[in-house]
Amino acid sequence: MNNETLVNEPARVIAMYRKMLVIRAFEEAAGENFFAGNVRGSVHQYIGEESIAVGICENLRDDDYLMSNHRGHGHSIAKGAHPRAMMLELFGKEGGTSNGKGGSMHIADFSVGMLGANGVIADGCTMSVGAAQAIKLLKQDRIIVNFIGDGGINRGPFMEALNWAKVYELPVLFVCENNQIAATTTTRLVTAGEGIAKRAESFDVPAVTIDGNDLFEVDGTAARIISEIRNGSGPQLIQAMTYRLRGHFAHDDAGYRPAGEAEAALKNEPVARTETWLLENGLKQDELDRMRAEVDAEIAGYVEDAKQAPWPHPSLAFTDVQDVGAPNVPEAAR
Ligand SMILES: Cc1ncc(C[n+]2csc(CCOP(=O)(O)OP(=O)(O)O)c2C)c(N)n1
Repeated sequence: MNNETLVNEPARVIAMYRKMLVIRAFEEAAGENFFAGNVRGSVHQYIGEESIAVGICENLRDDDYLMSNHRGHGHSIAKGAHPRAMMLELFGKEGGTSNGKGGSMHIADFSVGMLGANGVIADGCTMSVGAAQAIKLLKQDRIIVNFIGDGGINRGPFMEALNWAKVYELPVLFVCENNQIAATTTTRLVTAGEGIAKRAESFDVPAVTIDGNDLFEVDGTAARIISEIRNGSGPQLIQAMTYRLRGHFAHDDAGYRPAGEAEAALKNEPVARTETWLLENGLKQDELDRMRAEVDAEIAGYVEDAKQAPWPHPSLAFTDVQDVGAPNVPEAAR
């Protein structure tokens, strides 16, 4: 980690740390409310990977775009989606980011460039390239970041997206969050060749591999590469090595993991690492405790709001959705 950073930009580091805390608290609350029966469907927690979303998105402009995947809460918060609206969305309530119609895996907030989460592995890659093509056709200086898991790199859309992005030199940054496991499968056992970065390089897409749990390394790498893409470098890829501290989804106890692996990984997790760094660089423990308590109270408030919020009115069932000719819509729902 870079010791100059806090000295030069203390407010920035503290803001990034706070955002990581918001993501962590949001994910804990999402899991608790899944088990309480308040959140339906799957909840894929981002716990242990927060530094990647925060370090990348800190270097984006509000009008840049982001395309997420199934593990998208952290990406969305980091890009600026409001955690209150997101919590309402998880609860399926009116006032959610999609008025309760999308749920955990379909958070979208166009007002902050968050084009959507997506449950279909790797399909975000081709959609990102579509958005990047639009940026280029409109001669804008935006970029798009596409988050993809290591499991996604073995699906066709990833290869198609790399190819198309390179052929047209599109302003897209692929960020592969390599937590080394895809659901219950160890990714390296099902991946031919030398891995993710090499696969990108075979399309002439420059790729770097970094420690994704090091907030400062993510931030510094993102600053450099995002600026290069904005200045016309064409597509690039960052492989951020990390570890998912929880199961694949909230109701997975990750019993397939070797005993002690997750406990050992706690030493390397990004919130604790950043905390250690802040303490070593002048912040006091009680300042960190106060920040954490504030964030926990903020998220607990959003959970209460989500519990109290009304369900979307049935008359809204067919608004804001693609019209594929819904059959026999009851008169009452029109
Ligand atoms: C096309 C497709 N195949 C399979 C699945 C089922 N599935 C959901 S998540 C997942 C693993 C994804 O792993 P990875 O991309 O590494 O992301 P991570 O969950 O580790 O963040 C799979 C196989 C799916 N959603 N879509």
